[in-house]
Amino acid sequence: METKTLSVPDISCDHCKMSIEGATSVLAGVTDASVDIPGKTVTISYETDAVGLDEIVSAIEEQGYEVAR
Ligand SMILES: [Cu+2]
Repeated sequence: METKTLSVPDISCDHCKMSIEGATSVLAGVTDASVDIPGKTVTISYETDAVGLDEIVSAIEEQGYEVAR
């Protein structure tokens, strides 16, 4: 299990939080997804043998948010 914090500068409100947490928490292997609105970050805990970081980033980007890398 790995925990990573991603920087997503466009996060601004509860809607962002819900869409990003919703899109990432449904991925198989993701055990926890938490958006910090003021910090503009997404903290993800996931099983590295079940899901890759690229897949998680793609799920966020599909919601219309750019992940700073
Ligand atoms: Cu928003």
